[in-house]
Amino acid sequence: MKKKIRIITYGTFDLFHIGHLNILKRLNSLGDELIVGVSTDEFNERKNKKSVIPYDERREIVSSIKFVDKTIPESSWSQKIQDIQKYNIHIFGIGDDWKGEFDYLKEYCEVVYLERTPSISSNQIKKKLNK
Ligand code: C2G
Repeated sequence: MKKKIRIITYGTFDLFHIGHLNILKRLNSLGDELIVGVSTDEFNERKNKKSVIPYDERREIVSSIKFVDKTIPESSWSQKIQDIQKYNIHIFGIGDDWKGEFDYLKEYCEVVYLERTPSISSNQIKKKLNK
């Protein structure tokens, strides 16, 4: 029986766009099951991020993506280790804008940083809308 490779990632996923889809699709292709921690509105404030779309809607959108098997709330910087243990995660992945930031997780699982999709971001979308 082939071992199920479980992957986890985290993010705000505000104004869901192709950059978000690309990374979820690529993370999903690394294994069998993808869990996504969606940042709560309160945690966003701690990340100095103000999202346009409220948490419950951002989470529902991410949950509806076919590459995503499960979503959980991301409410703190320190929950990753316990999530990795709780969900028996093999790979932690995130965009390379975070390169190096989560190397401490290498003690618990594989850590991969994937290339971001160039020239798209929630902030850019906001700027375009404000023109
Ligand atoms: N992303 C991407 N390409 C873009 C924009 C985003 O690949 N053009 C990726 C990011 O690298 C991240 C994911 O999409 O892996 C979600 O991006 P954000 O919502 O901006 O996530 P962030 O605020 O960086 O939160 O604990 C980790 C943090 O919660 C990550």
